[in-house]
Amino acid sequence: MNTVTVEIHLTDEDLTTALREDVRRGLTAEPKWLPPKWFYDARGSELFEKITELPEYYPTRTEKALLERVVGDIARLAQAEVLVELGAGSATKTRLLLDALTAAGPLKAYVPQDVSVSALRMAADEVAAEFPGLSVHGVVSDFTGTLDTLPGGGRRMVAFLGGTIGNLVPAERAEFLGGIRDVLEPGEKLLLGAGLVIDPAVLVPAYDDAAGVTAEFNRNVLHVLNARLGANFAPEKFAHVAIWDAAHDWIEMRLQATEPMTVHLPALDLTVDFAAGEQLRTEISAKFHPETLETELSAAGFTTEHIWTDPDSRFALILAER
Ligand code: AVJ
Repeated sequence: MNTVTVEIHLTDEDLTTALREDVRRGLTAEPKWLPPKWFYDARGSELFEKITELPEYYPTRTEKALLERVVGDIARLAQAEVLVELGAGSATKTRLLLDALTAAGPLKAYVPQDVSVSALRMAADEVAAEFPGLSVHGVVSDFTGTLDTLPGGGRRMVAFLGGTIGNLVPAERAEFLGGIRDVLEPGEKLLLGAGLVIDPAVLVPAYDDAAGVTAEFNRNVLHVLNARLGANFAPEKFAHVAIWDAAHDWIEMRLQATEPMTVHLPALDLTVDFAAGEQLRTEISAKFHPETLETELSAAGFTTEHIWTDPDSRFALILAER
């Protein structure tokens, strides 16, 4: 029988401490900003799931179709004994990878990593039930913080899908990729999913949908601050803004104050003023050129083995070797 274990390297208290630090730093900066990881409480995760079903939001379905097409090639090249999945929430992509890796060879273990204990436990239990030979070992951690806690023992492939790498600015990406490189042994693999630079006429609506789901997702970060820090933001008084920054090759999401506001954050003993029209940056979602991805991977100590793209060149899967 296979057993499921979950190792916790990030407690609720750690999360609260990190949230306080991030919010103090971001809301006292000029211009103001917040890191995108705080979108994802239960409501935020639900809203993101709804985003993935929107007609305008192409990344999730594009990556899935691409993965379906090439997962056999990935599995044959990787010959992984352990699949480590960073930010494991994407259940369908996990199944595709596990099926292919099982068919192609010696898969023994699945190591999902996520910040949410409940999401992780659910995913781990489901996979264990569906793949009886597989040992499942969940790790609760912050993917940018605690890579060194990922268990070894068997040839690993670390998968980081969905395009979440785009939430990091270049310096953070270099640090993150270097961190993965440092925990891997020579010959072990990284599978990266990344959105590509495409026509802004397609890109921008993916982050500014007609139904307003992304706007609600964006404003959710203010609900999170209200709930977790006792703040008194009026989320409906912030307008959703999504712009394509062609100089940086990223989409920027912002929340724009529709009137002057003073917000109190008692947990931080902090008061923050917003001028009418002032914008708070809540996310960057960088898009890539295949060559620049290869260059960044190489700078971090990886050799790119293969890059697959969808027929419209909107999304890429990259298999790299340490
Ligand atoms: C989950 C980070 C991949 O950047 O496209 C979706 C989050 N933001 N709509 C992305 C998101 C706005 C998404 N990632």
